[in-house]
Amino acid sequence: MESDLSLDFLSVVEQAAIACAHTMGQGDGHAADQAAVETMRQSLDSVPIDGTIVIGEGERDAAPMLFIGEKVGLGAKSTSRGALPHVDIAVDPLEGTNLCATGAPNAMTVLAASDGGGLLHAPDLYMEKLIVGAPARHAVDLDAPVAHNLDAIARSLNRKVNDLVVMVLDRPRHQTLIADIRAAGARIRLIPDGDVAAGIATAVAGSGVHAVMGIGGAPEGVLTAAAIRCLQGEILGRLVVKEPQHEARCRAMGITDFRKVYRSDDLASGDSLIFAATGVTDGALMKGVRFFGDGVRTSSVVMQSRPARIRFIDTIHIQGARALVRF
Ligand code: VTB
Repeated sequence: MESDLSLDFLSVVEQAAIACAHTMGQGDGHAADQAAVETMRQSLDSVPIDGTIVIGEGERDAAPMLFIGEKVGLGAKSTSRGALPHVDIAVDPLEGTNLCATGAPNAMTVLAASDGGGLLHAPDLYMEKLIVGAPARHAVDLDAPVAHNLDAIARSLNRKVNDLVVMVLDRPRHQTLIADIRAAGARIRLIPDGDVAAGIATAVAGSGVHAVMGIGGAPEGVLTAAAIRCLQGEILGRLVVKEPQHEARCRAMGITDFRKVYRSDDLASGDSLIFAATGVTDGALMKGVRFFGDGVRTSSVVMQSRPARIRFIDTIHIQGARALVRF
């Protein structure tokens, strides 16, 4: 996959963010999501790829667009398909729908792309996750006690356990996890949604986040893995398979080992990966969308694995004759 596709994907996440940002705080998560989905779908059409959605809005019969298996990109329409690269695409058009609907931080539009077969076809189940940055990538173990992992992370960062900040989704299912982290002495930031943004933050020094622990969505785990591969951190994940219907959904995606601990290399195994995200509301790494009459300003991150490049991109989209560009 050509790394210069990264600018095309940047534009896709930027357009989706601009589309849903006007719904911020309107209390209507559905409208916010719909705006992001429709715009992302439309912008993908102009990207020169023969693309296939592998993680999207759901199964073909449940989602009208960006459904799993949907063909996207210029190749989906044109006869030039043979000449275009095969690319697998994972999207979360609006990660943190409720964050956008309430104007809370860390809502963002997200897309990951890989050469064919490079992103796990994850069922929409829960996944246990442990996410850390590069220094701790070899030090953690999903099956180790929380205190052990925190100790390992602290050592790799040259600090004490009580200097660490762990992000955890604020859910009743995390009661024991939260008690264990507290007992070990680490600090906690409970988040209402958005474990992709939290996961990325662990791998960026200076973000003030050192680990993400707990159970979130499996599709979000694959998206996080694409970013984490570019950032050289680590995500360990295991699907939460508790019922026969969960097993059936795994099998439908070709997964038969339900207890497998996935690493970032398994979740996003592609040689060539691109990850792009644009802030919808303000977050740790990106500002939210700002409208100023004749223009819009967006803040994005675009990462690629080969060559490894992380770009923080601040774009002013001029929409009128009198837009004032400010540094
Ligand atoms: C997380 C989080 C998402 O879903 O994966 C979470 O990153 C898990 O699901 O932003 P529950 O809400 O059921 O706990 C989101 O919160 C929403 O997709």
